[in-house]
Amino acid sequence: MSIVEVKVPDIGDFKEVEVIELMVKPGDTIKVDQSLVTVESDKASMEIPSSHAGVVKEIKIKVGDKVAEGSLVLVLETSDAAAPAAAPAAAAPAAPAAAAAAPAAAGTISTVEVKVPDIGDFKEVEVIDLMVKPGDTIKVDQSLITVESDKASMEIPSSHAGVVKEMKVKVGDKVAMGSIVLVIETTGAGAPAAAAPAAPAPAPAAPAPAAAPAAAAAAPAPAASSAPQVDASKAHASPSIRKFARELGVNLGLVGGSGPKGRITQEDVQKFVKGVLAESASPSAKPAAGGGTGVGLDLLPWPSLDFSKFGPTELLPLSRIKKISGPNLHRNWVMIPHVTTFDEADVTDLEQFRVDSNAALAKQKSAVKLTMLAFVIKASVAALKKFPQFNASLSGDGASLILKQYYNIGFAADTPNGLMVPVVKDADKKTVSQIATEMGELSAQARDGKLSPANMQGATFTISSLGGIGGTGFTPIINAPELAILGLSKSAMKPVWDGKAFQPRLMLPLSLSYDHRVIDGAGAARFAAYLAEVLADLRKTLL
Ligand code: CAO
Repeated sequence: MSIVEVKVPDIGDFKEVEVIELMVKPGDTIKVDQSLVTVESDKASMEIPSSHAGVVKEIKIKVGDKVAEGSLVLVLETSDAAAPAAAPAAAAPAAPAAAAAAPAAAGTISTVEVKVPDIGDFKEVEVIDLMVKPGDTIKVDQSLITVESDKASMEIPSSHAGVVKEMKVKVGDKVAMGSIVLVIETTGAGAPAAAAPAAPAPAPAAPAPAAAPAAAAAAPAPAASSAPQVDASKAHASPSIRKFARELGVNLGLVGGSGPKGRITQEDVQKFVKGVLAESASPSAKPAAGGGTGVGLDLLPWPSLDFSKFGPTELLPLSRIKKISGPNLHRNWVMIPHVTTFDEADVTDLEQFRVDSNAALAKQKSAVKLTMLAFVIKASVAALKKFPQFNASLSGDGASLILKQYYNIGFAADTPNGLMVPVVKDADKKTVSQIATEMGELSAQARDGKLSPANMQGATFTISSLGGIGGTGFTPIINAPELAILGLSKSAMKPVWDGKAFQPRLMLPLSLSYDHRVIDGAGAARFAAYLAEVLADLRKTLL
């Protein structure tokens, strides 16, 4: 066992580069050449490999530190067998960019081939971005192309100033030191006397491949730490895009890349910023104050992911109804402090009455079908009369309650285009048969997209029934500016204790969501209990 200090090797012309990511932590077992940290300058990002194998004892740098050749990265405990014979070869210092022609004399025009300079140990790197085009006037040291290996991406700067005549590479080409990048036309005045721009730093050099086997005896690597979900340092982007994103305050971990291999382009960052700005300007993201109850939200931007990285995808635009109902539901969800109370109604007798009545109606060749929901609407009206604060809205200043003396009941209808809420007006004045008939007509209009706005306005209370589908309970969202909503789930036969024995009873689950600013839990429980009583025996409404 021995202790080894792993330092930053020769990283070319770079004097001070910033640590943007730590890739190992104390306790990790690492191999020779394993990447330890990522550093970044304004022209390149690169991973610093380990010169030795072993177990990380201590990390000597942190994200944000500036490092240079010789900076101590970490301390390793190596088994003697695991240590490599020699430290890895240092990267060749970057040489000035090569130019095919000598600088032109003042005033004369000449053509210069700008070539890839010494990029260290990189033999073949892929061109991933062209940053200039024919006709562009460029300065000395201006970035011309971005190249990328599996360890680093870097921008190749120009050795000369002038006008781009011809590009000699395209995206996807492989280049190495000496490859011609482009041809520029220089004037003597524009060209530098001695063009020696800093070449991009290569990633530190290759390890000694013959190093002894990785520290097999070392402690097992601890379980992976929980990585943050949006880690900008892992984003696939060139240094100039990282800089661009930093200037705009964009976390690249949230940006989907549309370039080759998911690389993030400048356009991706711009689109992301536009999206965030549009979102923050939309009423759904920052609800306006209303009813004296406005809230200001300061949420993280919505994750922007390129899902096609994980598998095939298809774009399905939201229906017009969903586009309208979504922001309404969102506003109601975030602005109303919802609480949902659950209860059950014994509808054994009611269901029997409904079935018998429907049989009788059928015998009379009547088209009317009495539905459970029509009975629940009638029972709800009785509960709303007994508990008037459920048939109310908050005033605009949030200081008063507007009690309504009419009973208009909305019911959620599932349509092929999304959720709609038609309203049965004056339900207190209608019979169950009339309500059932009207609901049938309104549901058909909703499904055919023929509901008029008047048919969807003026509700004082809403019922959402999923009973025909299934479920044992849910938490419906209040339809503002109403103060409560009733959810119905699927009724089921249950053993119910009658004081002497269990009896099989048909129980209908009730879910009552209410606005807790106005309605107390006790009031909601009383409303639900009374509603259950009425459904168990509708004669209660006569009292
Ligand atoms: N428990 C058990 N069965 C029930 C039931 C309940 N609570 N409510 C209805 N059913 C049964 C009925 O008995 C009927 O069965 P049969 O066909 O065997 O007679 C069947 O379900 C259909 O019921 P129905 O004709 O009475 O229709 P409905 O009143 O249940 O629903 C409507 C009408 C418009 C509400 C419905 O079509 C609908 O759109 N439901 C979905 C509402 C919704 O999406 N809510 C969620 C909003 S939040 O996203």
